[in-house]
Amino acid sequence: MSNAVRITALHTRLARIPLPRPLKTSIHEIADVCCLLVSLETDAGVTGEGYGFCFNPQRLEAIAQFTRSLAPLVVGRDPHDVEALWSDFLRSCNFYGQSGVSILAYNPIDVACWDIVGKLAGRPLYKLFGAHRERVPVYASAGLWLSSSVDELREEARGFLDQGFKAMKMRLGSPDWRADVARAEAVRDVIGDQITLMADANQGLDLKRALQLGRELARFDLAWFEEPVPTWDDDSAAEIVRRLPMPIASGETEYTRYGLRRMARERAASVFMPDLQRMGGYTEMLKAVRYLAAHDLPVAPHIFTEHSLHIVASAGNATWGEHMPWFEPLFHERMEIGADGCIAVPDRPGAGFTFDWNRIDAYLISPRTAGG
Ligand code: SMN
Ligand code: MG
Repeated sequence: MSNAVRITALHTRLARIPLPRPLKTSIHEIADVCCLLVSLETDAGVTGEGYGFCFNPQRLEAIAQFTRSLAPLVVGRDPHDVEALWSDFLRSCNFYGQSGVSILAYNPIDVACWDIVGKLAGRPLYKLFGAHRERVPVYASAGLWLSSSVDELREEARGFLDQGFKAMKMRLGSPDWRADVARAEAVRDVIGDQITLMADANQGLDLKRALQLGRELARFDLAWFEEPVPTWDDDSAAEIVRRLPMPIASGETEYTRYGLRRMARERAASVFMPDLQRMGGYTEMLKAVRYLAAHDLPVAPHIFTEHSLHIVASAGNATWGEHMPWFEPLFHERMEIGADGCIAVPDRPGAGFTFDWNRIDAYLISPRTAGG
């Protein structure tokens, strides 16, 4: 095609953003997020941006090395050819597997390609994906951690209400299930019965504990009970889906449409939570979400709030966006929670969130790496 656009360079930068306060889940202790920022330059004068993250700077460097190794596959290509690029990437990483570091490494490239596609079209991504809604209902997720005391849970829940949230997620998976019940009771007490509440055990329980806790949680009217057991334990998860009354959410640590497809076939969840970076970017995320739509299964994308807005806004089977503001320092633009507890999807072209290099400068942990 004569008007083809070409990617001319792939740049990576690494940044480490401290969290306001270190936090704990049943399996994590997190003090900061380590981000891989990818920019793709084109001969059309438009730059695309994408990012991924992990919790360890040395492992981030390993992911970034893998991303740089993909530059020869990407440079010289048309960013519109996301499907061809995805196939070529999958073939080229067959030796390393279709999950883990290879997918994490490719994700920001695919997101940056879509960002270019949107910018060139002058349209926000959800309009290109096929728009379903303009406002995305979100639940507050940056709080109510297992590291908060019961008094802090009450205070944080009040804080979320003050910010306009109509839904929020708490973390569970305490060593003693009675402590979890007391925590849920405290949060429900503060928010009343009109606010939506989710609970996430972060894969920290086994079948017996999950069933016991789940039965106790039934009285708190949870929108979902998330990741009660490890993600590989489909048999236990399916039993939990069958035996507990509330929806069971899972999928954030699964890779590509194939991970989500396996969970759906095994009936290991009733709400599916694909994560943009573990899908490997928008191209594969759309396939996962539409596979689930073909089975009338609900989707609530995992974090990546800014970028996942376009997914929730373009999928009739998507229910909630997860509001996790950890990555706000990366971007010029901000997300505003409206009086309806929703975020308006930006009408800016592409992803609609652009790297604020002046601000990011303070967080950089490596110099800019040019040319792959
Ligand atoms: C979560 C997200 C990011 C890091 C740790 C835990 C959590 C969620 O599982 O669903 O938000
Ligand atoms: Mg979770």
